[in-house]
Amino acid sequence: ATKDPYINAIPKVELHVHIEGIISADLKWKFSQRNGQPIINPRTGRAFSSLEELRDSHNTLKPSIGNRMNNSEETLSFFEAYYGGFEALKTQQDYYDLAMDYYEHAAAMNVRYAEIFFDPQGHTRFGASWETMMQGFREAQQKAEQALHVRSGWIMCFLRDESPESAMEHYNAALQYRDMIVGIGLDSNEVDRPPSLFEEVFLRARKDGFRLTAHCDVGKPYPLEHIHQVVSTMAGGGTDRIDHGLNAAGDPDLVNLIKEKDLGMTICPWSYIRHQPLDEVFERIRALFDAGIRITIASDDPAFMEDTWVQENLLVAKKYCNFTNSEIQRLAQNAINESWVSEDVKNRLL
Ligand code: ES4
Ligand code: ZN
Repeated sequence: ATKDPYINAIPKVELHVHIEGIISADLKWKFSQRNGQPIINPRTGRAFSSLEELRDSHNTLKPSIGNRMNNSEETLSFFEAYYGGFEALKTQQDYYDLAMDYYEHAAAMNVRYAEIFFDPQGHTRFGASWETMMQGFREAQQKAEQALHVRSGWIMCFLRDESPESAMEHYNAALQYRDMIVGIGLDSNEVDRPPSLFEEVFLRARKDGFRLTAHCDVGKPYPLEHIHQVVSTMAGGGTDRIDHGLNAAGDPDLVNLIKEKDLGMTICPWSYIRHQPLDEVFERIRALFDAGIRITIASDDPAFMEDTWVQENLLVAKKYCNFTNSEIQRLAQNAINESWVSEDVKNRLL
């Protein structure tokens, strides 16, 4: 729990958390020991010889708000550490344990409902089967609902640094599990990868009745054109939510457009602190909120941001944006309103 009783107590909905963002060094180590499969450090080509060594390489944060920074030569880049970590997942039990790790945290934080991203391409490239992955997730999802009273849905993301053809292949394969999937997203490295590259598969998903969202501006400013596409042209008229997009705050036309379309935005403060000055981050979050945009606060990748979950993200937003308790309540309500759960469940979440 945080030091803030109000934040601890309110019922929460989280709309932006990657299941792979839960893969801590400790979980990776547990899976690799259990499966008898060493974890190779891509920088040296040698297996990590201890949990401590693995923990060090995993620490990709920049120093800010008192974070420790690991400056060793062997510290991996964020994407190396993140996508490399998928290799540790081998069995259905691993996928189940991973998801249960999130659900247990969620229950302890009074999270009642979550929409959880997963990146199938990051798993299939290490040979994972859809069945291993999805049955592990499914079992955990059912267990969490019954035993922990945490409901959830899955958002399948395409890796934007992979090809549109790969996205389409994975889309087709996922249709077998469509009862678990509430929406389609776009994530991974945004450099030179505008959302429009994925127009065809997004359009197809729209026609098939999926809700749509896309990451933009992940942590640092990318061309505002990316946000423009997501807001107005993707899938023949724009997506249903935007993930991040913080730097729209610097463009009054974009702010108006997002407002006119009444798009929800998922905002993950700890992700931005890695790259952008604190003042700028929190001024922009405050500006979006004050403009009347329905922002929601979420965690993104807790295990990669010094163990910061949705409640820690709410805490830092409250502190640096000076949100009052009733404004925190509005942020929590925004998450319920912007969620893709059915109306009858929505009304029973609080
Ligand atoms: C991600 Cl682009 C990006 N940033 C942070 N976490 C992520 N997970 C997947 N894509
Ligand atoms: Zn994300």
